[in-house]
Amino acid sequence: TTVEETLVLVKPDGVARNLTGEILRRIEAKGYSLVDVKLVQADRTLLTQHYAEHEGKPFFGPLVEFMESGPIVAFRVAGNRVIEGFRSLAGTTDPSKAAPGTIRGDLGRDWGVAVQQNLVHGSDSPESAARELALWFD
Ligand code: DAT
Ligand code: MG
Repeated sequence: TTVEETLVLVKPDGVARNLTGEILRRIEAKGYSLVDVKLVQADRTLLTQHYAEHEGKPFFGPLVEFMESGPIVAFRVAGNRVIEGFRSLAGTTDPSKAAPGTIRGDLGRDWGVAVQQNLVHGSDSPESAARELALWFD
């Protein structure tokens, strides 16, 4: 086994739609463990660091604005191969393309909202997980 930790964010749309519990239920049902949790009103500095890889892309401004629009719930989650495993639970970025059975596929609204409103963030590699956990939890 390869025990890892990852950062999961329930984005402002997920918190506003009262889906935090349903998202955590799916994480726990998969066998992952909640290590730490907090409710955060993120500021632009944190979000710019969090999404540094996307700075300069056309969707960066709207993405940061959306992430600032309301509280976020941050989870530190541990488990066997949880980094890739949570990405698979979340489904692909665009909810209209995400498979049934995934968080974005089952719960994402696939029309009338922008792609950034896709309910969750999950770290995409061990390096991202370490960097992002330090940003949100240290
Ligand atoms: P993911 O969240 O699946 O890791 P990402 O890291 O490529 O996706 O992008 C970060 C977020 O930015 C994503 O959750 C939603 C938004 N986003 C990505 N690509 C987009 C696009 N083409 N148009 C609008 N928003 C986009
Ligand atoms: Mg990403």
